[in-house]
Amino acid sequence: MTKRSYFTTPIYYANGRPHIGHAYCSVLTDTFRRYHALFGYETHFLTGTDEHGQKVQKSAENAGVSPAEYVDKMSQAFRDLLPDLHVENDDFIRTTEPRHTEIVREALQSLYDKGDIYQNQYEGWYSERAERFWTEKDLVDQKCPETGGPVERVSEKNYFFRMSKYQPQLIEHLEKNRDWIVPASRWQEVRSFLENPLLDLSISRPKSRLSWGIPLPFDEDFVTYVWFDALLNYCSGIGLYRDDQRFQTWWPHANHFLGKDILTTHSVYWGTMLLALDLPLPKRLVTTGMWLIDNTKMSKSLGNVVDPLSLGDKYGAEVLRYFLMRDIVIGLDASFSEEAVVRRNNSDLANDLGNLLRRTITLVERGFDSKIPAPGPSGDEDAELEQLINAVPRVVEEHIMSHRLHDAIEQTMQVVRAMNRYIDHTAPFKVVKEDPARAGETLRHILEGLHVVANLLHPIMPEKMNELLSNLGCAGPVKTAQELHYGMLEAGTPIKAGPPLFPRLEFEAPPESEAPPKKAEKKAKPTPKPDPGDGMASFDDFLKLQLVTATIVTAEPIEGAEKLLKLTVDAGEESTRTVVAGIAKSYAPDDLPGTSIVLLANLQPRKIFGVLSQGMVLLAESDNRMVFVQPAEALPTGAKIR
Ligand code: ME8
Repeated sequence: MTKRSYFTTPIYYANGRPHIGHAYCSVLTDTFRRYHALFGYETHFLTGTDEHGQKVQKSAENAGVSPAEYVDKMSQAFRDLLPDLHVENDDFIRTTEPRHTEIVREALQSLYDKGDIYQNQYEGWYSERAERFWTEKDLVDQKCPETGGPVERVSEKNYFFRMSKYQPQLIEHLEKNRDWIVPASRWQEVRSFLENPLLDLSISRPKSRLSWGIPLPFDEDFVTYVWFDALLNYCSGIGLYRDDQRFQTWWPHANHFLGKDILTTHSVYWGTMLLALDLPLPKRLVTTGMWLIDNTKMSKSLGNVVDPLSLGDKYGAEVLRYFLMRDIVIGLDASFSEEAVVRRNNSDLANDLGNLLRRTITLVERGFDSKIPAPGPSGDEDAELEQLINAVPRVVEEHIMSHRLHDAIEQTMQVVRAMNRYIDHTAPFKVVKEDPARAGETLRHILEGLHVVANLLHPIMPEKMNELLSNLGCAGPVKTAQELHYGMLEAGTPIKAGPPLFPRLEFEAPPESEAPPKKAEKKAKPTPKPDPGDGMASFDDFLKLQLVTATIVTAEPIEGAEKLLKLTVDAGEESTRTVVAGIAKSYAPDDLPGTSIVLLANLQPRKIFGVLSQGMVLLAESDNRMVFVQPAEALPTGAKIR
């Protein structure tokens, strides 16, 4: 029977350019797709862009163009990134394409016809950023629990999907399929979430509030909630309602790769939607962790977004792919830094693999006329290596099928390290003088090992491994790992040294002004000594300071001032004040409205970057982060601090 796997990435929001997190998920999915192909599966790989909804409408407004123009440009940026990262997708879907919008409308109509969508007046807390409603008890400090952003009380007519009706079936599916969600801890998380009763899901947005969406087929005054629209791409992209044969070929084998940030939508919303549509659930949800920058979430407002294109240009797409696959465990978070990319290249690729290849080929060139030497009788040490080389394809397959990519890579690299020990120990460079045949046998072992390793790393670094294979005189990788074993090379085949496969890289630290000061290098600050003279503030001095509690009302960046934000604050007075604060590197403007602060209210006003600042926000500084000083309990604004 044909083994098949259908792979998907999340369809990325077309409200900004792709960053390293998007690149990671696309490369990861591509890597799994390639491994499955190597292990004999027929594969199909779909990715694309999520183009409707409020976020996109807003970004287009900010850019001063129509949403359609905006998404055309952004979608293209996501599409262009794929070949740059050597990602080979079979299809790229845009949710604005008729092949998708028509299917969404048909699915909605069928749910409406069977009574699974109904109309109701809805009142709740709406988060514009999360594009969804929350109940009172969901809110955290009166803010959106998902984004931490503001929420507003909204009452409106809406259409609801009977999500609650399908809760028992979804729980049953989870119970019967403990490997439905990978890793297991995420399965547990969803199972716990379903301990509480599900509410029905609002799946419409009034056109008066949001026009950029797919109109509901049964009420054109509304557009479809962006998640209900987006999730269906996984089915519309393979022919749901249009090409049954194609749909049946791929849908039973669906592997959705996604970040942990969108697991609820994929397990609960998507799961119940499919149950209602009488469609099988996807085979697996592979949930990844996040790349953090200096242990902080990447965000545009913090200015720490990493651009995968420039990194690919700087270090090479395949080095970047190897790093992204090697330095994170699926499901866990990891820290991204360029220094780590360079370190990983130099240790695994330049030192362990690249040097081994170069040494071996140089010896074959010098001692064996650049031809693969003949095999010979194996001693214990040779047999041990041979065994390791023969076993590794099966070991890697097992790890990949269990989504343990880091273990698969580690096991492959262990063979490389074993070969390095073997060449040092058997010393063909010395032996060649007295016993060329024995030196040839040793080198042959290593060439066989390199051949297997190159095939097993091919899904991660296809072009580099093609180069390596061509150095070994092979036309390309094996068709399937089934045929991959020790002894595939033919004696006498000419081999050739190419340019170094993985040159060592140097890490260039960013210029001092951009780099955060290293802890050890920080200049020791003189400890303030009690000085009865000018350095001391008298009690009267302190009494002069009017410190009051206040609340931030709005926050926005100041053009040309990277570190500053312009705040309007409510200090319990008749009107709000404008205050400039040096917090742009520590806080995102959208997260600030509603935050309690302490304000020095009688500081002489002064102009900072053209903005008149009427006071100063009290901040504590630690490890380069500025943190608000706040009252321990919620107080009304304007409370005096003494
Ligand atoms: O959520 N580290 O799109 P999105 C690792 N349109 N992966 C990251 C990451 C990071 N720092 N940041 C993002 C959406 N990702 C919806 C999806 S699907 C029907 C609709 C990856 O552009 C991760 O896989 O916000 C995450 O789930 C995905 O990008 C979200 O992309």
